[in-house]
Amino acid sequence: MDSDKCSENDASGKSEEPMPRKSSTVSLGVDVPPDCTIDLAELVKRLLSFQPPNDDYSVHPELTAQDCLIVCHMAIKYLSSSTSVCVQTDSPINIVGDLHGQFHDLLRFFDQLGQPPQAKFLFLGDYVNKGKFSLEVIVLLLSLMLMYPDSVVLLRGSSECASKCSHYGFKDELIGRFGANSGTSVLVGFLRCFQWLPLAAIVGGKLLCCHGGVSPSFELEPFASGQLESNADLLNNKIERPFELEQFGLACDLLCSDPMKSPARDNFEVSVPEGERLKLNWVTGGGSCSYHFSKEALCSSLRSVNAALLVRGREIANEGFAVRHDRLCITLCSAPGYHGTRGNKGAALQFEDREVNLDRPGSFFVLTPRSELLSEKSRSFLYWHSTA
Ligand SMILES: [Mn+2]
Repeated sequence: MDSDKCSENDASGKSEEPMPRKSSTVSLGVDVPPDCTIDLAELVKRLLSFQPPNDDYSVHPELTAQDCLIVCHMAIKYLSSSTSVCVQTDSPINIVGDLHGQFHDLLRFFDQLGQPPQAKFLFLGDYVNKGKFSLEVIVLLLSLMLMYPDSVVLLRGSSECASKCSHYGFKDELIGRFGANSGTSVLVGFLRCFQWLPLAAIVGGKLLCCHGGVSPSFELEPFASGQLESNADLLNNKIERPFELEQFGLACDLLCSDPMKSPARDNFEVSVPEGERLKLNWVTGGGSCSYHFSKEALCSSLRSVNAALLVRGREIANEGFAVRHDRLCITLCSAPGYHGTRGNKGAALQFEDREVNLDRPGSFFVLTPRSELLSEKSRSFLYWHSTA
């Protein structure tokens, strides 16, 4: 793992050596005065306990541009030196899908499922844009990750890139909060930070977790026919951080692919010539990038990383979750009442056992939209598969 810790001291003028990386402040591009510090525990406590005054949900907790820049700076240091592209972690764990700036719903998940470090969380990306509290969501989650790195894993989503943040709300939110100059520097800080977020996690050796889904790259050598450990390493070797999201390739697929919606397509493979297989298993995505993957494509991709189930975010699901491709693909949407315009529920997936047992792989914890809180129960557990 390359790190910028050593670079300043190693820059001793040996001209045959490759250019050393610059000092962390400069190369990370986050302009924080050297004597600035932050009380992370106080910040986390303030955000976790935030109650909107008079139930006015348009009021934001207090956060300064400098607080944000320091959190970005610390997060980049941690992510660039301590995490890999593919994180390996274990159960018990709660997995959370797209949040899209719905800070108050994130607090509801913590209220009901427990807070780190007592409870462990894996987040599947799309923290920002659309909702009005993107800043609170990302500052709280990055701060929790810094305080409790064993209990909080943050993956990158397709929203965590410059173009989406410019067009779908995060940039406007920051400029509205801090003014054009400070807002733009805070945005740059977060964008640099996003470039270091891991892209995938393997939980309990059995669940492949990422924002979008699998990639045709998994069907090709050298991924095909490998063991889990080496393929997690392979992912780490294949993708170098930091990077800005491209329109194609393995990293783009992990963040932007979707399961095919039409079940009929799943059967096409049987009757087509060998050379056409990849095309029909991987239909070009409806948006501007990546693919829709069939059940067969998912099966072979999961086999190649020795995983049994894909858990991903990225799409809105009316019930908060959707189970597809013969229960091999779970979509989680954790933004109930998405963007204030939809009536969808929001769900997190809980694995409470010490081992991920595929006969009873987990339970969905479901939240109704906040506007319906008074009329509906907000807690229900659904076992989606049981051999009992
Ligand atoms: Mn999303």
